[in-house]
Amino acid sequence: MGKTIAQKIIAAHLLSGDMTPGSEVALRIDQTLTQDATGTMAYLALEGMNIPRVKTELSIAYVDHNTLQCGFENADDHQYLQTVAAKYGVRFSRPGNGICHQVHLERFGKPGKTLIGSDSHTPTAGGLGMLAFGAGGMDVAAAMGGGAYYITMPRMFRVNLTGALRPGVTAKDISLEILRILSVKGGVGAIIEWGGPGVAALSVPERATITNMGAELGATTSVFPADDVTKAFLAAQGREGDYTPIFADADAVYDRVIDIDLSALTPRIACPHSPDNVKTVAELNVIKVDQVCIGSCTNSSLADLLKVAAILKGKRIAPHVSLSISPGSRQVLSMLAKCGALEDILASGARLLECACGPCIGMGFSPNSGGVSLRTFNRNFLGRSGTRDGQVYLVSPETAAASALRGYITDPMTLDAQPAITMPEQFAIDDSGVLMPLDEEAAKSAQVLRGPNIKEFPVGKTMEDSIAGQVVLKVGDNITTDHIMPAGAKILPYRSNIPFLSKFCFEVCDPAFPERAKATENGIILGGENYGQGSSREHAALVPMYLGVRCVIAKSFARIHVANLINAGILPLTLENAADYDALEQGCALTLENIHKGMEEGILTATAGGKKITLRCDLTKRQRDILLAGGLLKYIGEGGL
Ligand code: MIC
Ligand code: SF4
Repeated sequence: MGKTIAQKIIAAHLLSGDMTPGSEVALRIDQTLTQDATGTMAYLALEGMNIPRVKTELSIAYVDHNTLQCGFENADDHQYLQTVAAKYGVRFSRPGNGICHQVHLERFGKPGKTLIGSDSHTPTAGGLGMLAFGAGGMDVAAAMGGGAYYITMPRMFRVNLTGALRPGVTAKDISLEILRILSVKGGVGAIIEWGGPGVAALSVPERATITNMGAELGATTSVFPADDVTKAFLAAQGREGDYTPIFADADAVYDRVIDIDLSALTPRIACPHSPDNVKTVAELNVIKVDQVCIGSCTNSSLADLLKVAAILKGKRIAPHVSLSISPGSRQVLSMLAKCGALEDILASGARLLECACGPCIGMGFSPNSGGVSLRTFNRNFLGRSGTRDGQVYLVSPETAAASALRGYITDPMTLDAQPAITMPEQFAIDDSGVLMPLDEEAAKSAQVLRGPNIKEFPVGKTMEDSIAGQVVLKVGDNITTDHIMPAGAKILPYRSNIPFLSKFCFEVCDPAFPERAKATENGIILGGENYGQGSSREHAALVPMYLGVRCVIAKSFARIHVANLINAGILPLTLENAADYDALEQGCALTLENIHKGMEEGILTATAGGKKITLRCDLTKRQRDILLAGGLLKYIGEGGL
């Protein structure tokens, strides 16, 4: 039987396990990336592992999230990251050099290789034919230390693209269309492979826009073939030598095949507050827009911004609109400047922001009260923009630029002229924003600088055989890690300070949660479907653990979050009977007994007010051992790497 692209890469990196969907496989990881908001915890974990130097082919620490330095905190974190990276053999991408996924695509990603990153959009590199996964910081640390990365072998989905995009319709519209079809949990447990005759016309950055938003589907990862388009992109980056072709076999078998006819697609828009709340742009064209943001790891490539510049050229944005542009990398920015496109952007009235995540993670540029904000980003979760009542819509750069000019949501297909751009044959290469680590000798005596913002890594409790707990919070479906541990300019600087962060846990759902959880011995959280979707931030597990949460019971979990819960020593359990969700109320006492046996048998009984509730705990032997040890760090300390 033929193999899919993902099965080929997994087979080539398989350390243990069998590749039947649902069973655990251990993968050898070639490359790792971290970003600053999750990186500090990852490197604190690496330091705790007592490994002198990383063992991967390439590891890199990016600084792109926390670049607003409103106090000493971010600067402390950057200094810590730079010095720890230098000592442990990790490259360091300086603040301002660009968004991790965009820079990685341009300068480091390689077809056929594996990559894990402490950021949920790491699958962006799938646009190059790389098998790339978002992971918690502890898992990335373990991979840097030479350990395997464990995933549940996913099912294989194939999206078949036929036809060709019409002018004004973009890769972002393909991403939104698949979200409309599958929803934010439609990709859970699956790898999404993109193929079909429509693929050849998509550039690598366009493919990367699509693999990037596979994260919003809950997919394990997404991947494109590596073909002549990939080869040409790598050659234009001066990296032709990094090219290896990868295709699915003609007789590869997929669990699900979805067809999208590109010629029939029209511009799409995701409405507040979920990326799968998708409509056509045309049907919303009466909505007035206050703010437009163009950038993020989804849509900040040179081609994206050249198209934006071509739409804006010679025109002014509507007076009531505020437009921001954040180029994805210094390479993009300097090339825009050299060819004059930056001038066209600025002359339109746009505001230029740093090459960083910026507004995407609420680091500045929050909308006005109740404001309508059109963003080329990937997430529009409630409150993520920094304004609780902001109405955030997700669109393509073309829709964003056309709307900024008219001041109303505008379908770019209605523009008088479609932007025609010419891509340069060669990208401008300047890797001076990436610092090389120290050599092994110099590293031995190098000091790691730790400002007062760097606090200790919290340690979990070993899992007892019985827990007498209480439901400290009951929440609904699709709770995101932004609900659990919000980001934004006020809190993000404290990502290496768990005690401080804990004051904001679940702030959007229930501001009284932190105090209540702290006062309760053995807190239990009750969630609905797809609990923990979104960001890979392990803070969404470490902080509840710090507040005394021992167990999360949900109808179902998102992949990265459930791994983070286990790594933090929190027991994840799913309701055997979804109806029991209604029987459990916030504040009720809940006792778990014979936990150890239950963990082995995969089924456990809880008692709440005399009622018995059956809970599933699908854990591998390794995961059980991690929980018994009290989390991944303790498990590794006991020789578990
Ligand atoms: C995000 O887009 O939510 C983030 C911020 O990049 C996160 C990582 C984090 O919370 O630091 C992610 O996607 O994993
Ligand atoms: Fe940064 Fe936004 Fe991408 Fe997350 S989704 S990595 S915050 S640009």
